[in-house]
Amino acid sequence: MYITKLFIPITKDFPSEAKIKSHQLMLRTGMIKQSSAGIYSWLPLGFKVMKKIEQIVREEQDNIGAQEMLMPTIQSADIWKESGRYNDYGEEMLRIKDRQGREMLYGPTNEELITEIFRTSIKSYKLLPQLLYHIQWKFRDEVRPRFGVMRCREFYMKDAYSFDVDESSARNSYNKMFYSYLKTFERMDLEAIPMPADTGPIGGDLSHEFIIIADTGESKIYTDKNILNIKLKDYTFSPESLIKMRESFSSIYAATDEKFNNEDFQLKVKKENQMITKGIEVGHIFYFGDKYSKPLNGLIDSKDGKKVAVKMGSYGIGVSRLVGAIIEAKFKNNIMKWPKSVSPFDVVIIPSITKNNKENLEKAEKIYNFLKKQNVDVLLDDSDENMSNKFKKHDFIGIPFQIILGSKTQGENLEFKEINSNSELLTIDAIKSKIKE
Ligand code: 5CA
Repeated sequence: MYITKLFIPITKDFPSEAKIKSHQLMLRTGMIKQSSAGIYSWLPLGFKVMKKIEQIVREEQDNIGAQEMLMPTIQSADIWKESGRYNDYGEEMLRIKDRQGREMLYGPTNEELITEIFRTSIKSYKLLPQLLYHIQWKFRDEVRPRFGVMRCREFYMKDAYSFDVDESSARNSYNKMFYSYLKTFERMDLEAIPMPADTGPIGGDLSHEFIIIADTGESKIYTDKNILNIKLKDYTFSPESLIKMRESFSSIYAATDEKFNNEDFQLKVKKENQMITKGIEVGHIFYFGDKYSKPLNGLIDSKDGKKVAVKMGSYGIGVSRLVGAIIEAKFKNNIMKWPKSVSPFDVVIIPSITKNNKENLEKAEKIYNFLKKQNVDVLLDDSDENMSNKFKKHDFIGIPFQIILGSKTQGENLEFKEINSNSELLTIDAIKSKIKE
């Protein structure tokens, strides 16, 4: 893509409504545009990043055997009345009437709808366990939507649901999801800490939030820094190993504000290991047994012929929130550097172009075509701005690799730079290998 053709409305103004860096950066680089309070349009640059995040989430769900499906955004109020949550959910739920006067709503989550699908389709333990997920827009009429995509009203979420015949099998599904979440965030180059959590309006007695460390996070966290030393590669995917992985996490103190107890913290964590910081919740998982299957009659025939309520869990990842959360975690000293796996482009070519000298532009186009053929997603900054402005702009756009065609480039040896490192002179083949590494 040529930058002059890209719909990327960069603004130099500082948006006054944006209080945190991700919100500022997303507005300034034209990733999103607010359409009304807490509701955004995703412009090409922002949409590209979100799609990459979505694809990683999808692949890691598929890897644990979850099956993708798609449920609608608009739901009937009837099933919510059956579960008892129609009233409990309160004003956060956007309620709608259709032309026949039927009560509908814009789904804030999907426990009811998935249980309704399950109960009419699966009747026997023989077809269990099942893990289903979808990636769909949600609406919650938050009292105070703020921080851009971090706490908005319309947001994009991956929600998965597990169905098992008994509690021990259900806990294994929970552990698989736990593992998959750590893998998902690792692929985005994020350190996500699983924290025991309250279950709120979803319900149940077992729940974890996955929190990434960032100063601007809404959750305060208290933990032992050794929690960061638990490595996923030390565990396999067997049920026993997954239990061990969970035990390693539970053996280390970790609490958010809601669950924090100072006496416990002082007792269990050595002074030098105490980590008190802030973080952003990017995922939340729940095990709630038969909370929905009982009222909604999600019954199955068990092995010994009895009708039992299926045991369920639900598992959410804030796909759109992650775009902002990654910026919060990675934007430092006024420089953004996207993790390679989610960067809007793999590399940007920045040629120095003057009115009388288009030589660098021609050279840039040749490199651009070569890289395109190698399936590298390249951005070419063909604008006629001076180099200093171009560099400033790319510090914000945050593409991790740059090929700079200016005074340093000599013949076949091109100036190549990874953001936040020194540049080096490399041939185009060496550059290609670096990008694809
Ligand atoms: N039904 C469960 C699991 S599927 C559920 O809805 N959980 S949740 O309420 O915790 O939401 C899941 C994830 O969605 C959160 O971890 C967060 O990353 C994201 N999320 C929740 N509310 C918002 C919001 N207002 N704006 C942006 N992202 C949100």
